[in-house]
Amino acid sequence: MRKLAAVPVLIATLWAGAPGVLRGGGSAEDAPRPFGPVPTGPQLRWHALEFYGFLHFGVNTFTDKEWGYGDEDERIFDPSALDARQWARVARDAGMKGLIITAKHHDGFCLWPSRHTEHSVRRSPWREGKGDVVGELSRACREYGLEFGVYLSPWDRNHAEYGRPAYLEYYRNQLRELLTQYGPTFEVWFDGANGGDGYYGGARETRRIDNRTYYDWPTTWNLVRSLQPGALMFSDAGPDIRWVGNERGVAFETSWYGLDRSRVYPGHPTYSKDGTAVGRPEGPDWVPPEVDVSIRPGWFYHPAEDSKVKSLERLLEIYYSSVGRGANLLLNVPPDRRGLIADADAGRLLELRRALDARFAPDLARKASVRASSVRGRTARFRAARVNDGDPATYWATSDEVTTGDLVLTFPAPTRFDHVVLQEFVALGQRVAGWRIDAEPDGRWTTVAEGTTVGYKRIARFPAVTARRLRVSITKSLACPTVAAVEVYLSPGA
Ligand code: FUL
Repeated sequence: MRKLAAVPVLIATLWAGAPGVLRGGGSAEDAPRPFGPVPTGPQLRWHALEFYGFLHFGVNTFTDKEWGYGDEDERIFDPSALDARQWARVARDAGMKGLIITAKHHDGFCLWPSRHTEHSVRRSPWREGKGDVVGELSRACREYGLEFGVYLSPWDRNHAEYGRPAYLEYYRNQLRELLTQYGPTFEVWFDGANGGDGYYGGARETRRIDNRTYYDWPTTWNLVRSLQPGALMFSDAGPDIRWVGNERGVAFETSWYGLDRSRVYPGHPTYSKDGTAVGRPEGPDWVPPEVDVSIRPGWFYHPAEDSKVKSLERLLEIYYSSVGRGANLLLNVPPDRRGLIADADAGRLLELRRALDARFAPDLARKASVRASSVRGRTARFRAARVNDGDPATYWATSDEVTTGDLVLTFPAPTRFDHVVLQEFVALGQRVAGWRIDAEPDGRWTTVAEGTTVGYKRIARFPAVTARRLRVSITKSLACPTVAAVEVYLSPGA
C-alpha cells in the first residue's frame, strides 16, 4: 500500500484545481493546501453515496442460521421467486445508492457459479443449477442506477484448505471472478470475523489462523486494485474504508478519517476497544468509517424476526448516528426464502425515505444572506455565500493562520428550524475539531447545538427555534476551515 501514498494527494490537488471547482474568479494558488491525509477520487465519490444496502443471503436463509458450519447441502438453496430487480427497486425507492451482496459468507456457499468450487448455486435446484445470483444482482443494479458491491468472506468453513496457503490462492481466484465478470464494483467487503471451527472439507475441526499474517492482505489488496482501481476495500484496516467498530448503527461522536493503516489489520482483536475504530487526526491515511447494521436482529432472514423489523424511529436514530456523524450507512435488508425482500422491510424502508425527504427539504439556508468573520484572499472565491449556494464543490475558507471563525446567516424573515447540516470540503482534508450553533430568537444569542468533528457531513438536531439569525462558529480547527455547506431544515410538525 505504501507506494500508493502519493496518489491521494495528487488526486485531491487535481480535484481542488479542477475546472468547475474554481469559481468566483480566484486563482489556483489561493486555495488552502491539503491538510493531513486526503481522500482519493473514488473515496470522495464514496463519501457522497452516504447510504446503501447490504444483502445477506445464502444457505443460512434456508437453515435459519447466522453462521453456517460449511457442510450444508447445496440443494437446500432453492428460493421460489428470486427477483434481484425487486431488491434493486426497493433499494432505489429507499434512496440507497448501491447494494452489497454476500457472494460467499462464512459457510463457503457461493451465490455465483464459481469455477473453483462445487459448493455453489450450480449444485442447487434453483434455476436448475444454471442460476447466478451475483450476475442477476449486478444487472439489476445497473438497470436501477445503483452501485454494485461484493462481500466475500475470508473465513471459509467449507474449504478443505482453509488455514493453509492453498486457500489463499482459491480466495484470490474467487475475487478474480467476482471482479472481472460482473462489471464495475464500488466496494469489496472484507469481514474480519473468524470463529475457528468448521467443516473444512470433512475435517470438522477448529482451525486457528493468525489474522495478522495468514491472509497476506497486501497481496489481495493489490489484486483488487489491479482488477478494479475504482473499487473501495472495506475492513478493520481499510485500506479504503474502515469498520466503525460495532454493529449497532452508531458512529463516534468525534470521528476522524485519519488512521494509521500500518498498525491495524482485519480482525484486529482490540479494534473496537483501543481507540482504533475512532480514527485519529494525526493518522497518516484517509480511511473513513462505514456503519453496518441490520434492519432486523440478525443479518440473515429468519421468519421469527418478521415482527422485529426495526421501527422507523430506530432507523432514523441510526441515520443520525451514522450519516449524521460523517460515516456512511450500510443497512442490511436480508432477502427471504422466496428470494424477495419481505413486505415489512420494504415498507419500513419507504417510511424511512419519506421521513428523511420531509426533514431534509427545503433547505431554508438558501434564502439567507451569509457573512463571515473573515474570508480568505481578496476575491469572492472563498466568500461566506459559498456555504449556501447548494454547490458542494465550493467552500468558505479563511486565511491559513485563521483557524476559528463565524458564519452568520440572516433570514429574510423569522424562520423556524430544528436541523443544521454542516459539510467540510474534505477533498482538502478533515480540519474542524470544534463547532457551535447559536440562534438569535429574541435578540440574544442562544446555543442550540455544539460538537467536535464535522468531516464530510454533520447533522445537528435540536428543539425547534424561530429566529432571524443563525450563527455557525468553528471554535477549533487543525488548519484553516474549509466549509462547503451549511443547510438549515425544519421537520414536519416541529
Ligand atoms: C460479521 C459476520 O460474522 C456476520 O455474519 C455479518 O456478515 C456481519 C456483517 O459481519 O463479522
